[in-house]
Amino acid sequence: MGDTIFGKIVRREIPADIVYETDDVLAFRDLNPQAPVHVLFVPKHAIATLNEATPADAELIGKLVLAAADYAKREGFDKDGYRTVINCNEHGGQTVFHLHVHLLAGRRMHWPPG
Ligand code: IU
Repeated sequence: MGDTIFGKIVRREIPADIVYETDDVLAFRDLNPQAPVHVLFVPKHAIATLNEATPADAELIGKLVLAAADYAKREGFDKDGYRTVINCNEHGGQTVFHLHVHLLAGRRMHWPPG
């Protein structure tokens, strides 16, 4: 797969407001936040979309989702709640083709999403 801006952030080639990091996952604030808190969790090993994920990626994707939950708890978003989103391809609204989990918090979310 091709490199993306998220790969450059993971390699520290371009700056980002990094808020959380593990051996496998990096999280930084979205530049165009859709909620008072909008953080993106990306695996350091890039997968383009959920379509490319294989059973070999199960542990990494588990760690990715758990990283978002751990951060949410650490920041105290767990009580009121929050939303996690993975967009896939055009109809899903994906624009950066390095798999990522959006964490949105700080306001009540709407359903169905747009
Ligand atoms: P999406 O699910 O692929 O649409 O999410 C990409 C997100 O990356 C989107 O919310 C953008 O605002 C965000 N983003 C960013 O934070 N920094 C960037 O340099 C770019 C996109 I390009």
